[in-house]
Amino acid sequence: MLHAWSSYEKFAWGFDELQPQTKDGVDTFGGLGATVVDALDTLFIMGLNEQFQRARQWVATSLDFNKDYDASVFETTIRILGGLLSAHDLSGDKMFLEKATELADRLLPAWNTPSGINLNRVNLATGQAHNANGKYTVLAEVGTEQLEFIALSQRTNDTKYQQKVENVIKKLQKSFPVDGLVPINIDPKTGRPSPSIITFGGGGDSFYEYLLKAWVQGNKTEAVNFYREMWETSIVKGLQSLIRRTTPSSYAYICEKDGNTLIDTMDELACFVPGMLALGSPGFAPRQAKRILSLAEELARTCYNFYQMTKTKLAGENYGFNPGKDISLNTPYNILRPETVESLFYLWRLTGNNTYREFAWNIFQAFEKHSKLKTGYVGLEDVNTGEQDNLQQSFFLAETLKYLYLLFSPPSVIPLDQWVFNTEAHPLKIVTRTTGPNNSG
Ligand code: DMJ
Repeated sequence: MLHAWSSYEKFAWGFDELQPQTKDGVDTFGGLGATVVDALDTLFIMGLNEQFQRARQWVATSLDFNKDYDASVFETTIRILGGLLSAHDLSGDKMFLEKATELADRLLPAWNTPSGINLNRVNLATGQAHNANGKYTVLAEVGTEQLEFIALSQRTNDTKYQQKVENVIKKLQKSFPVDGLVPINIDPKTGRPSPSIITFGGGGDSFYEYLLKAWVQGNKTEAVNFYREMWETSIVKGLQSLIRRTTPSSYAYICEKDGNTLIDTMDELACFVPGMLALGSPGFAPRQAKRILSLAEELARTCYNFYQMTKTKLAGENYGFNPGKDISLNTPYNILRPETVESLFYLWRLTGNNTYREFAWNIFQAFEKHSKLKTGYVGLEDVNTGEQDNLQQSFFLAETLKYLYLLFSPPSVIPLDQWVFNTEAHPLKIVTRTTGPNNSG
């Protein structure tokens, strides 16, 4: 973390992300200092106080949201809003909450649609909202703001944020399929999904994650039970119907689905699923809980194999599965993604099995060997040739390094009965909810 952070400070201070090869910065998120905000809580948790103070100072004096920039509602929420809220919860510093509130207010116009389902772009200066790439908003873009906006309502006692994002889930609940698998294109005019792919990878992933985590965030009370019910449907009736096993080695994997057809492909992004299943398993009756945890363990083995089967021992972006041939690499790049170490973190916390730490340590060593330059960390264009790219992703500091650190820390550091991680690994305090949608609490 020190190496990633110091390199960013030296070559790219104030920019969204560091380009280690060209030793400069790049504004990939509109110039919101994404790496500073994404790194705040990781620095805090690791006790890197001087670095945290410098980051805090930058947020207080230089973070400016008044930008004529069409921001991604999803990315800005999970990285910037989530990062600020987490820094607030960890440090108690109200400045972070003020900044978070200002940002959320600028994002809110995205929810002014006939259905209340949000659009995916909003101009931070003018409040003009639209959908990039046509008429649909993608499922993950409508279902990954709940944790952050609910947290903000809880901390400001202003219910409007919670109402906007919870209304989205209530709308989706109306047309929720019996197997809880929602196609990824959602029409913000009607509030209904339109025929499109079903996936736990890119486009679908964090919608399912937030159904579970909004329930955890509200402390699993009656008021948030509808989230758990929807999540259980998606897992028990949905996810389990997408599971197939390879031959000859019987690796479990998660298919995608197009209409009634299962497609034998899986993104590394879907490797957050084992962690999600582990986190959600204690909420089931004992026999079901055991089945779900065992599926999580099987899927984690597959995801670890995504890493082990390449020359660099780093995973590519997408894999395919063919009878008799087990697993094959489809898309060869690695951009320092966290999902597999995230799942190893949850599995280690939930089972206490040291194997998951060993897996994580091997992945860490592979990053050290193939992604580390003198000037920061880069991704790989190809996990077999080892050819490198030129970007240190901000989520490497927010997620990958944080989960790795927590895997080798005592469970009392960010205990899971007091904190819930947003999808960018920003821990938010669990606050018991006593009232449901459209009410405060
Ligand atoms: C992160 O921004 C989040 O984890 C998101 O849910 C998925 N994509 C990246 C990491 O891969």
